Amino acid sequence: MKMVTRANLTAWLIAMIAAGFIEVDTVAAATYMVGDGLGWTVPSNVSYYQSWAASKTFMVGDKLSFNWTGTHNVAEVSKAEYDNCTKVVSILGSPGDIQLLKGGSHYYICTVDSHCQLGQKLSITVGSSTAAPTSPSNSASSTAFHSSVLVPAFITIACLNLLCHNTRH
Ligand SMILES: *[C@@H]1O[C@H](CO)[C@@H](O)[C@H](O)[C@H]1NC(C)=O
Ligand SMILES: *[C@@H]1O[C@H](CO)[C@@H](O)[C@H](O)[C@H]1NC(C)=O
Ligand SMILES: *[C@@H]1O[C@H](CO)[C@@H](O)[C@H](O)[C@H]1NC(C)=O
Ligand SMILES: [Cu+2]
Repeated sequence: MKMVTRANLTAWLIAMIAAGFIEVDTVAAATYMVGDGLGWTVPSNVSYYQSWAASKTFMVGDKLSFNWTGTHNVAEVSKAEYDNCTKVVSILGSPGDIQLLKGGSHYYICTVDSHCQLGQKLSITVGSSTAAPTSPSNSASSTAFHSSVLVPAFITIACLNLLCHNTRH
């Protein structure tokens, strides 16, 4: 009777994992270093950051890391402001990460001098998926659940079944 209960529990856990109700940590949010080795600066041509973004798939929960030395900043702006290189006042004045919290189009510019006109501007499209965490806290709590509860529970049940088999033979 006990044996049946353990086997059922094991089967239930496997079924839950297979059905995707319990996510095994395979999908992790990515951090993209904007411009890779060049960082965030006035590039060699006006399409530099569009070329950089073209090969990437951005998802909700990912982070853009804007890194620079010298005088730059980064502002998230509207499409009109991006097209026009409008000198908005809401800027991030020192290098840092920006997390992509919403799907859709996102626009970033540097408002220093004519840096934006010279190509220090980035537009990306962010995709959302049902598996992607909608906030950092969701991601943190689900990760904690996997590592601290699920895996030890699974291992314990697997070991108990093994012990039962060994004692019976
Ligand atoms: C980014 O910043 C770190 C220091 O915070 C530096 O070591 C690194 O070289 C920078 N990378 C780029 C691409 O600017
Ligand atoms: C701009 O520079 C990038 C990186 O060097 C390059 O891949 C891209 O082809 C360039 N674009 C034009 C229009 O020159
Ligand atoms: C475009 O730029 C000009 C000059 O900086 C500014 O006066 C105007 O308000 C901007 N338009 C938009 C839509 O941002
Ligand atoms: Cu700049």
